[in-house]
Amino acid sequence: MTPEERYLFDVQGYLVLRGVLSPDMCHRLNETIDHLETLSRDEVVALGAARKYREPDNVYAKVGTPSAGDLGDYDCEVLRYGGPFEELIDWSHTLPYIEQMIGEPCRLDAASFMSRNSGGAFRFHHGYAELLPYSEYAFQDGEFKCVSAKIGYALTDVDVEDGCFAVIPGSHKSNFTNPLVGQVPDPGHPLVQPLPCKAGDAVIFSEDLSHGAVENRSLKVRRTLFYSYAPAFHCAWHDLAMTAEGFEKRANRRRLELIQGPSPFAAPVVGADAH
Ligand SMILES: O=C(O)CCC(=O)C(=O)O
Repeated sequence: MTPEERYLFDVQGYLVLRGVLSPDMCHRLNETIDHLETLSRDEVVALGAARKYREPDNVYAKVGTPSAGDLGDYDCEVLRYGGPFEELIDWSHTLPYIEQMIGEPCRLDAASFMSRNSGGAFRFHHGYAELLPYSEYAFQDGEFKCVSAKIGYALTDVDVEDGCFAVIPGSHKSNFTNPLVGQVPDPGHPLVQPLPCKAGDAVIFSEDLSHGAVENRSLKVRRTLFYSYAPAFHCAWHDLAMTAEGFEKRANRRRLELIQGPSPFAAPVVGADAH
């Protein structure tokens, strides 16, 4: 992180990084998703890539309506499938940011693919005054100590009308009740910052920041991958960091460590008295 990025992340609670996925990587990820979308429910389940469709009564999600031939709004635990999704665990263009934002030995605690259709949106959550132990933004002794930092990778171009990610800048430090929490982000509201992206861009943000997605008013399907990281003492979010068969054999050391969680304790001082 440059000093300017560090300053901006502290003030805003997020950074937009352009072109962190190469066109080739973006293509491979989309190609894999295209392939999985041609498969039946039973076939994707057998491959570990089950589609979890958003229920209409979801508290946060406003569920979109697929055009003919498209699937509905669904999430998928991509690491259970493996493939190119494993390469993003320790992606060199983004992981150094995460390491600095967390400021502790860290681990990956969730990874999901999200597909969102026309009419879909995600209501604002977080960014209000109460202490949320699993998402706090903190800064101590000159270092960030975020308890949760996430990366949203855009796999498609997503403009405001395509239902882009949206935030309330600075809300990770707010001391008052957030008046917009639970609402679909209105891109015209003065507090709301929509974040349009090109395929290959990423938004890295503190989970403490109020965030969501504006309504998709186009006919384009929005594709996003979310990778979530936390200090090593954190547990994983449900099953969202479970990996595919053979991962332990395939993975490099860093990937393995990020999935299994390194020791949250500093290495013992050599020569210290044993007790
Ligand atoms: O749809 C989006 O981009 C927002 C998703 C989100 O914030 C979440 O899943 O927690």
